[in-house]
Amino acid sequence: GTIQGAVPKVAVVVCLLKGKTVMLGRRRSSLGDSTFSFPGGHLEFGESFGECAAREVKEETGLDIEKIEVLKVTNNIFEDKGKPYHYVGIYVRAMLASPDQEPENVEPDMCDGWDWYEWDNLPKPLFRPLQNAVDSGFNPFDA
Ligand code: 8DG
Ligand code: MG
Ligand code: MG
Repeated sequence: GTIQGAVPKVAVVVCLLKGKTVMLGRRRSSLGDSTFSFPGGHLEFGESFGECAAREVKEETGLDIEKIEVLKVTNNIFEDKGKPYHYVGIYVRAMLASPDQEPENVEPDMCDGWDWYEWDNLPKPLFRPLQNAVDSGFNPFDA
């Protein structure tokens, strides 16, 4: 239904691949606290998806990325602690601009730290919208 004044938000979510691994971090956030998610965040006015992906990854991990491709779009409508959320998720894939870079935990209030995981051995629990995408067959390695 419609809630007065509420609008859907657009979020860009970045699957950063290194070899057979992908980078996730454990959230420190009122939404999805202690669950693992990819770097990402809200699309700013006037940004391309690629610009948003590169900016969010830089802000959250210090890393520079390249080869950014859109993989999937999700429409996430859910409630958390009685509060309604509506996110359009733009899932992108990217590579490290220089393969020897390691992530830094630039926003320690928002994340416990970043690490690399194989797709068959993802950490648990995943952030709910990400778990939903995985359950629906999303896989950035064969997308
Ligand atoms: P910003 O203020 O830096 O723009 O945003 P943020 O604080 O970094 O936002 P976020 O929660 O990290 O990401 C925005 C939304 O994107 C999140 O609340 C829901 C949606 N989202 C998914 N899947 C994922 C995911 O795997 N990682 C992240 N970070 N966000 C995701 O649907
Ligand atoms: Mg974020
Ligand atoms: Mg952010």
